Amino acid sequence: MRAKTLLMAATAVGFGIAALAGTASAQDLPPLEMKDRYKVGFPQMESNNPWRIAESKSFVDTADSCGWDLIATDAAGSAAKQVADVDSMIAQGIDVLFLPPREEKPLIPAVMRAKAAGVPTFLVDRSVDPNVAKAGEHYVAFLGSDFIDQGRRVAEWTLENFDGETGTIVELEGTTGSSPANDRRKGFDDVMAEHDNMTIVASQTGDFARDLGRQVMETLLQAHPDVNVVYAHNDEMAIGAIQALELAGRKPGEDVLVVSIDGTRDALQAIIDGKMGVTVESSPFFGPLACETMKRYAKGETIEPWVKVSDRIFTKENAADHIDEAY
Ligand code: GYE
Repeated sequence: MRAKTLLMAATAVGFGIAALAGTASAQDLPPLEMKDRYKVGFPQMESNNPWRIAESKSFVDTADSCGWDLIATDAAGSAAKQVADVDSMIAQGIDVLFLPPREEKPLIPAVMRAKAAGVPTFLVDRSVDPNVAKAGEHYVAFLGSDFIDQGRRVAEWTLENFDGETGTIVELEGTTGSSPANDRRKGFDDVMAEHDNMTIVASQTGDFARDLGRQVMETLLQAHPDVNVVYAHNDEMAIGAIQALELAGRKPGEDVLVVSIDGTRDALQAIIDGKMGVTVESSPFFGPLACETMKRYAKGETIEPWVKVSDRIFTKENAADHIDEAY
């Protein structure tokens, strides 16, 4: 009972401040005070790949200069644990939440509870189902890339650079139910659907993980030995696929074109080594953007629903120039 009363009081005060500052502006989002230090929640979903580690490090590295007392957790690949981590951060009285939702649907209750508790929430790097939870209403904004466009750009690069007559494509999907897996598939598949000579013969999840990518590729190679294009939704699975292909005696870069997304150090090295064709960037360095967006919000600015990150493209033309800044 007591906790509930407190929560309701906090929300009511929140609305009051927003109205006073004139920031209610159609949004009944919880406001954020301007102050020197903020208690900030960053519930990471997992730490099993270089992308996640680079993202977490970017938040840690930004904390001091942005005045964050950072509470960071690691849900070890479990959406349920990530929800529990958000609940615990709310209970600890965070001022602001930067949430990378592992999957589109299971994190929605956590977003709703953060709002009800008066905690402004920014989704970072992944989003939630837009039919249920909306930027500007349930959370402040989504900070991240255009995943449909990333998939489309990989497809277009593949069409320009594939030199066979007919493409037999295996697609390694990211985490089932995650926004980048849904959208990277859509972007790529829609372009390929317009080309009769390019067929996606199998599409299976490798959970954005190198080892699972390798295992899935091993299995799919048995069913589809004629594969000549592998599209992985991230670099870790692409590297796993390269390992599986090589184990099976194939020559990635010669008889199979491997294409993916992220821009990790290992992927740039694979491009330099001629084993991979392209990776469209998806940057993990969200700390500075999170800081800047949070400060704009605290000043009372209305934040655009989607703070879009623009992505470069890495191929053999420029991979060597960027490998030193890669992660
Ligand atoms: O591509 C992948 C990571 O959500 C954009 O998640 C991110 C993706 C990234 O695990 O490597």
